[in-house]
Amino acid sequence: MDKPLTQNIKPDLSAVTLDDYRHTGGYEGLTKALKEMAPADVIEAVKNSGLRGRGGAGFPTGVKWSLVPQGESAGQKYVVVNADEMEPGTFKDRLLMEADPHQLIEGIAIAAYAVQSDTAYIFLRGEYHLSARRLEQALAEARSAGYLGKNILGSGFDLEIHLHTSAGRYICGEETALLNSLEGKRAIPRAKPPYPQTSGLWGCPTVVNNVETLCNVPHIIRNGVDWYRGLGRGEDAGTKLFGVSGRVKKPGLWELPMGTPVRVLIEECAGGMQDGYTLRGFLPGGASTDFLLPEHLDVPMDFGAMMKAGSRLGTGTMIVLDDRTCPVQMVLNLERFFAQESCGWCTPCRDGLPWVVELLESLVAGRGRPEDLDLLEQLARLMGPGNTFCALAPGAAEPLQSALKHFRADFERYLKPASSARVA
Ligand code: L3W
Repeated sequence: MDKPLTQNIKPDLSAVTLDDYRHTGGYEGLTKALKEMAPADVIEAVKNSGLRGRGGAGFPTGVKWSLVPQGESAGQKYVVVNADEMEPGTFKDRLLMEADPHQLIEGIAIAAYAVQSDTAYIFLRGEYHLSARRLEQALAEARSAGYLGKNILGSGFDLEIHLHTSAGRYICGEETALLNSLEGKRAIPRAKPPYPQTSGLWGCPTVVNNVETLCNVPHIIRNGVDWYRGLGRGEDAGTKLFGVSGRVKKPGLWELPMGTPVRVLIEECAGGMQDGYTLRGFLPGGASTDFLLPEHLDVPMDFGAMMKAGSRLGTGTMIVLDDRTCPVQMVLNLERFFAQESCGWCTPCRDGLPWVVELLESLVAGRGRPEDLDLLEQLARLMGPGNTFCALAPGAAEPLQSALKHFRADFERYLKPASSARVA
């Protein structure tokens, strides 16, 4: 974070040790919070920093913390880390946990102090075995060094962090399904409101934050609000991890200032398209965002700018579509994933997604009817925001409806004799 510009974070990094972490200012943020700041000051600082959630939705983190009831009468409170990273194309939290687990632990401890919680859970994707091992080891080190447990750094503040590994469902990344799962119940989303900040884990006030969001917090407290705000190049503050997958020369993950244009990420960081391939479009933030086009390469990677361009920043990890990949088959692949991962709780998602898959499968098999394209559009609308219990189906509708808009000719080609269909 101190040298955030254009660092490629390599997947083969060994974990930063506690000593290394402390040498670079690690745990200074926690020490400052506990010794120099009241919990309300920490919340105010995070609010003023402009930090927005890095899990996909961009909700202001300090505002979220400020909604947690304060005072003795609030009773038991929890901090829960959403480490159930499973969005297709997204691999940012894994690298943070594998490479720098103490940064996350420090962020959790500061968040817990801010909302006055003595118990935190890390809800970790089941397949992230290396993250689990490194977190367990770092948690043990942090306990031995007095950064966790009773009376942390002599402040009177107590905190225990528990690591919980998920059984492996995408829906567990939705915060209320995650809480149900943590309680040992079926992982279905809860109706909101109430939001977890007032009624979360076992009905208690609970802050649920993404891994990357919490990793920003120690730096904000240690270096100050102005420093953090100054890192952003556009409307949003700070830096963010941005990733690229697809047929680029160097797929990977980079920490860049918020507001960096997409072009810098794809052409400079990722080295541009592989020889013989041309960029046709990209999903800016994991699979559940709308396709953008080459004409959007100069859009700044900010929450607002991405929205204005017709998509969302989402997780900030882009999936690139090239001219030799069929967008229809790409979307079919994604919709199969979402259909499989639907929890089945609400009708538009449970019935709509398999219907979309069926229509796309029959289209690519050469059995599509011209009216199927309108039907797909209608289904995408029916699965949209406001019609479902959570964001899974609306997210699944985004690549579908934007592909139908931008790449309609590719869909129509499948309605013609099989010989002219595009093949992935
Ligand atoms: C209090 C209000 N709190 C919202 C809080 C809420 C939550 C946060 C975001 O979906 C997105 C989704 C995916 N009072 C509040 C409030 N909050 N209004 O703010 O809430 P929300 O509802 O906007 O989004 P969400 O349901 O958390 C997350 C998108 O992210 N996404 C997927 C990411 C998935 C992963 C993964 O791998 N597991 O990262 C990518 O784009 O589609 O739109 O905390 O409590 N009035």
